[in-house]
Amino acid sequence: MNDTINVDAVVIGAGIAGLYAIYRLRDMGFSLQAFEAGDEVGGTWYFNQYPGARCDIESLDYSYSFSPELEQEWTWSERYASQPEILKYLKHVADRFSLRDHIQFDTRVVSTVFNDETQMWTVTTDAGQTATAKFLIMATGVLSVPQEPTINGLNTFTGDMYHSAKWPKGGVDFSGKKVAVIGTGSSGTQMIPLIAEEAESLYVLQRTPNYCMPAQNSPLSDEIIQDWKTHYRERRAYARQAGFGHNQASNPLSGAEVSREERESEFENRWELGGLYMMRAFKDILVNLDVNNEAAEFVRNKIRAIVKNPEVAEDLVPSNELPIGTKRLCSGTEYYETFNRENVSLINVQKNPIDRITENGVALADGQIDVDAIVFATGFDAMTGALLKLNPIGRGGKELKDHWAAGPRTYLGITVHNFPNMFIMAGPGSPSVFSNMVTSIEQHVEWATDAMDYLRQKDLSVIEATAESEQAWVDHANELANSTLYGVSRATWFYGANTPGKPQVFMPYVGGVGNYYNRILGIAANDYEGYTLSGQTVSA
Ligand code: N01
Repeated sequence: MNDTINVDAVVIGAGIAGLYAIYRLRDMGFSLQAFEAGDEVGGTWYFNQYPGARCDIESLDYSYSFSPELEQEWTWSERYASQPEILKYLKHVADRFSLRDHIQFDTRVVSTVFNDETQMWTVTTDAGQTATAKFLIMATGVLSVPQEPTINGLNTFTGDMYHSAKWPKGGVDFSGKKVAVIGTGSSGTQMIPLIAEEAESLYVLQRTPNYCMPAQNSPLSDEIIQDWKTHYRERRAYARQAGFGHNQASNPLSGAEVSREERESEFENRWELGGLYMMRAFKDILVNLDVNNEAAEFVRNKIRAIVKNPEVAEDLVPSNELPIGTKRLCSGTEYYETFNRENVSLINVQKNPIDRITENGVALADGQIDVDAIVFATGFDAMTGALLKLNPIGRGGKELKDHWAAGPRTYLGITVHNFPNMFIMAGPGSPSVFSNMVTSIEQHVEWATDAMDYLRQKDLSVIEATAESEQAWVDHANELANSTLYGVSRATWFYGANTPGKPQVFMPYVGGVGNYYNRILGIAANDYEGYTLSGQTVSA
């Protein structure tokens, strides 16, 4: 592609959002070009090939709903799908619907600039190619920019270094190796038990203990699969209206309205159900600190019961200052049990801080650990990282990084004032990471492409959020977040606290997937209330 191409829409990214956007745009008769930095589809599920990578939303829910044929043909093997199985599924989707024809792989978009005169976006790639398009679909991912650790001496280490989100394709053999893992979030807690089984010795460097639920993963029985295949349509519809975009059972009761014994029994039930079910134990678990504290203490006691060495157990127990679920809950298999192994050592870096990385390992305040490999499971520049790295230039030369200097601002989590015809998939200000991402992504892709179709039918060409509607949405999203316990401990990536220099603003929308969905559908039905629609159609 040497000459400038002109299309209706450019799609950036070929993960779950990008693939569906391509499918839908083509289906609706829009011309398009997609660019993907990787050499394969899958996005975050392509890059995060670390051992144990697995989804913590059930596979039967964490899958596309747009094609009833696809859901009947595809059979998930486990309750929670592994990264290889999800990647296989996404490759299958790309092939089954011939989506690859529209994707240019190994191509990173490096600039997107809106032209005030033509009302078109100009997209430039790292190969110096350009494309012009009326619409931009930012399917750039919310957990796609790895957070590189800021530890002194990184480049002095002579062993091997890995980041969970940039894992080598063929995997890594840790047999006979001394390994350090830095980070104990979702990625760290999934990989640690598997690396422990393989490595000669494993040092886990933990800064903030988080709550890790047992995933309770298992193979899916034929009965469960058949039941879902029979009821997929109703369950998809339910997921779209549910609080978190999936079919996980929520208890309609408040913890405050039942006895302590009943709460304990429900927590036990939720521990057995596994994974994120704990956060659906009571409807007030994320708003009532007393109920939350009890759930947190229940899990702390589980940790104390599993981990044999009481000192190690206390180091693994999350602090009383961290309400359960306000830092993204982890879901693992044999995570706490791993610390009973002789070849595993927990290093609490709050008590014994990392001084620097050295030639042979990690220098801590009270001594050096020598290792052959260091694994960074240090997370992502979440939600805004990919968008700000690209830094779109909107109307009047306005840069996104300036507009978002004090934190992300969107209308509905999908559009931004002064950035006309740019749609962010699962962006900040939408349920996004607080939901089954596949449900939220489908809602956004459909909403954006429906808006494009609306303009086409009305012979208009531009949709842009007004400054007032954006401000009102930001206020509404903040007000909702402040009515929950998310404000108690702000040292989380939900606030951008893990990325040095990032403004600390709560980024996801906590109003619930169903409420949110009805709201955005209502806005569309009301002729895109809060938007300015303008322009004559510019032929592509
Ligand atoms: O990243 P994280 P992640 N020195 O940011 C530590 C999704 N996901 O990749 O908490 C020492 O959660 C950091 O410590 P602290 C899911 O939404 C889902 O694990 O900042 N430690 C923390 O322990 C998840 O929430 C799945 O004090 C340092 C860890 O690194 C999100 O992705 C699987 C450090 C980072 O944890 C991110 O998860 C995987 C330093 N300098 C991911 N810097 C599933 O579906 C950072 N840390 C199950």
